[in-house]
Amino acid sequence: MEQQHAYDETQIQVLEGLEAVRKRPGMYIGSTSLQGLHHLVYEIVDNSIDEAMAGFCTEIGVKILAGNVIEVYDNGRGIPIGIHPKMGIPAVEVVFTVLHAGGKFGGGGYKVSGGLHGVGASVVNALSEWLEVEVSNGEHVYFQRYERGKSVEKMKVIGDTAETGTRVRFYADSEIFETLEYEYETLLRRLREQAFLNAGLKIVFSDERDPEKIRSQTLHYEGGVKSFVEFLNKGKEAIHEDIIYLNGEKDGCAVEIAMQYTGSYSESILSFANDIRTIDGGTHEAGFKNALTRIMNKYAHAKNIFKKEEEKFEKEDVREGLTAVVSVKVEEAEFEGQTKTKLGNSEVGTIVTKLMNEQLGDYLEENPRVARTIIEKAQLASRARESARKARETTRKSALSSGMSLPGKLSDCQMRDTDITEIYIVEGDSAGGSAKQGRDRRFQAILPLWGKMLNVEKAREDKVIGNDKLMPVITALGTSIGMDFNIEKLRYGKIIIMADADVDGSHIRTLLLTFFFRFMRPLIEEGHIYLAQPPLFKLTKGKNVAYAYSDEERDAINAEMGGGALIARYKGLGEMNPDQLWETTMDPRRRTIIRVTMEDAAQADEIFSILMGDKVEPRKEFIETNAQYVQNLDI
Ligand code: TTJ
Repeated sequence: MEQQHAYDETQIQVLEGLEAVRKRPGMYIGSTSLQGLHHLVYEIVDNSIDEAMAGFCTEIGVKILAGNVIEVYDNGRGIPIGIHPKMGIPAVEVVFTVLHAGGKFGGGGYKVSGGLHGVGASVVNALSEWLEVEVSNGEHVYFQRYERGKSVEKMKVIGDTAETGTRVRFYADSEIFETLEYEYETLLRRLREQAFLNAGLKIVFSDERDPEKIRSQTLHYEGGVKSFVEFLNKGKEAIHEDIIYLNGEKDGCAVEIAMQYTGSYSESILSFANDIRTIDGGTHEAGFKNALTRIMNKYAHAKNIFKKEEEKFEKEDVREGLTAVVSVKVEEAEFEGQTKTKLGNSEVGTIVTKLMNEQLGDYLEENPRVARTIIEKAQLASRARESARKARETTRKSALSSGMSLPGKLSDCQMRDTDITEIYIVEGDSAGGSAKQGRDRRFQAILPLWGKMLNVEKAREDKVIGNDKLMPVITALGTSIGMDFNIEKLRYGKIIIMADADVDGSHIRTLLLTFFFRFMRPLIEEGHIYLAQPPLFKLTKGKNVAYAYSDEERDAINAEMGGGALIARYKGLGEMNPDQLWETTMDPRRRTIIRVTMEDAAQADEIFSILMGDKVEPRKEFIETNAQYVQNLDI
């Protein structure tokens, strides 16, 4: 066997590093589920985006090739191919084989810390069955291949070129990942977000897995975050035409803010630090929100809009119907929290606040009509808040009071220990009936939901309380909602949404997640919300019965059974008898349930806005782009 490199200490370190990644992949990419798989793509693309942020790359291509191979290329300067002085191998090989080497070759500018965990190309390489890199440096095309993180040949020249850039192809390791089937929509959403955050950058994304139905989109927005707000508000009715745009740079921190108010009652503020979505906010988001409240109050006072001296807007009043994107780029970003999705740099808060004070104040002075519209919206919100408070007080005295009765539709469980108890929120009365009979009544409660539910987008808190579809959920959980929410009162440790795998089911899931996201957010943050996974197929061969949860599993089981099993597709939960429902979907020892993350819920919230918004066009568009998905589920 030919030895590739001198087997010195640095090589041993390299191998140990990569072994660590393969042993505990979750530590580096979060998980080995579909989410982790997608993370591989983001890690690679982030490198090209860094190059774009540094000003050397204008176009990035991302392809899903046949067999779930991913290709990423850019027209940047190309990863350096020169020999690394310490390691004695080409720098590009260091990038792909040495843990934490990514990012050290940057040409200045803002460094994306590399998605969630900041680990880079070597982690992707370690978790790929194979990976190939091609670097064009304006003279030659260099090539190297790796398998499971290790180079299998020396870097070599495979051609000449006048261009520069980097191209990577990789095939994720099936020994590591639960699935290799990328989701077009998920990757599209994230790439689109990146294109919005880097105005002018062109990302060409295509799905070429099936040569018969190649999908492709060019993501290119000259308007940057302004285009982002325009996109987010597509389904809503804007109440002023102009999208307010503020930007500036101070002490190496660049800030961009775009905002527009809509007729909706909900707010949608997305914040980013170095192109990473900060779901948990942080100093930049807090700075923005605080400044907004102060500026609106100052303006209203100065223009004698308040009737009484002590009248003022609360922070929620000035955010009702607001869509905003706050994006900051910081040289030394500090990310906090368990998921590293909260920005910690305190100086950034100060910079954002200052920018808002200077520029939003001026904007309102220069655009009195827009200012008037926004102030009126906040006044309405303020009055609604007052009436919601009164409604809550009255309701609390009656229905929500401590001795309140549980909903009639609820089949409660016997135990009270929230370490064990669970509630299934089930779509439809018939599935509810099966679940009720099939459950273990000691620790499983069932709450059936039916009929058309409230449009959360158009509901203020006072309308949610008292709604006959959502009220049973609120009383069954026991926590109340919004400002009154109290997790101590939670009656079940797990809240499991059980709906069909079809369009209606996905609608109900989206609606419930949006409802939890907006009114009971700590339930998601603390990991109490789950999705049940009912099987899609039942396979019978003689006396053998098995269930499959995907097409692949169906085929695998069918093959295992010796071929020719009788395959029935479940159209809905209602088709399963109580025993089957217990065996496949409810028995803790056999079922699979998926814990809902904040990311999932935020996504549901976004989808919900499109589906439930005032305008018909974007909704139609959404359903059309997702038509394939919808069909798949409908068969
Ligand atoms: C770093 O500074 C010197 C010139 O080249 C810079 C660089 O490394 N640029 C760069 C890296 N552009 N694109 C990449 C890259 C692209 C992919 C698809 C994957 C990886 C790991 C890096």
